[in-house]
Amino acid sequence: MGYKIVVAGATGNVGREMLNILAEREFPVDEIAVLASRRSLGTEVSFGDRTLKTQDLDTFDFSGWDMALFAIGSDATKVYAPKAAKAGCVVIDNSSLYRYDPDVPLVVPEVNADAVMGYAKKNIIANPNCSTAQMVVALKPLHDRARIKRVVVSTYQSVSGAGKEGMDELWDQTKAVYNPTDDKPAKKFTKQIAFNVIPHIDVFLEDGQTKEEWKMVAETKKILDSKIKVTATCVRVPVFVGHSEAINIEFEDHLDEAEARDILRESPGIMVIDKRENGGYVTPIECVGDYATFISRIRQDPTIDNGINLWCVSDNLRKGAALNAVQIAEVLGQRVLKKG
Ligand code: 11C
Repeated sequence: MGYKIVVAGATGNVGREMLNILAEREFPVDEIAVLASRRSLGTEVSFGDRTLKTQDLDTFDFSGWDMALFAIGSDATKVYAPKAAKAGCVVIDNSSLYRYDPDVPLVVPEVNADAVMGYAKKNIIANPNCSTAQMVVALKPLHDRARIKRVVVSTYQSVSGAGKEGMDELWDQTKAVYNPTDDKPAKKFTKQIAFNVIPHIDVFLEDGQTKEEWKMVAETKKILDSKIKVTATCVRVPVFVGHSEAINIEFEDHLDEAEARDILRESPGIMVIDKRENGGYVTPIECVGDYATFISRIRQDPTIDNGINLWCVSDNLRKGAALNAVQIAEVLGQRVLKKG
């Protein structure tokens, strides 16, 4: 016997990847419902070799369904997640709405799978922001060995993090650069993204950081360790899929770069590609469609006592969103619902 699974937001970038990953990983699905807003109603989506027609999120009855993977943004989540949870369907939510709620676990299975057991307070489990997910996968095994004091991270985030509109804007502006009569002004982003980089993701907060930067701080503390200090600069770059991060880590204890490389090589969800030669590192275009968090450029930071620098890349629609949500569903299935 398998599960009755709902995917809400099935026509978006993340919803489609959720369906791909459920099929690829042969998640034990007995029945599946794909939901969309009225605007996308009737749109067909692929699930393995099947084609599914979307149903109306607004009128869907969640009773009798085991789990719902939500990829619909915070405003819609606020309306539909409590409805699903109340009907007894466990919501695994990709929006930021519940991430900082003390009664909702925020889970990256390679880091804090046990936290899933806290789902029952609200029948909701939160999925982190994409830039946090890949970073904590990289930090966890190093923290276990040498206790992290402080992290300084700069991100290079792809336009797919801003949804299909972000991808369309990069595509249209890139073409327009070669056709000057075809003006494509910035709409989704605040400045031209083609052939440019923009040091601004999400809204500005009073202290000058952006919400994206704040999320990396707050989520790392909740998932990994509240004592770790994090400071982030988040930047949008003209890449379609794949977020990259330059991470500087200061530890309590000494950690040799060779040992750090060995630890990362052995750790779940991580692929180390780190040759000190031309091309001996990973770039986002090579990570698209993959599950792993890729680590390159591991090296000592000689300017502090116990410091390591590394380069971390992952498919933001997969480990940063859909894959992590499906991994949470797998843990919940194995440890709690036990149907598969
Ligand atoms: C971006 N990280 O790249 C964002 C997208 O809190 O789930 C995901 C926002 C979130 O724009």
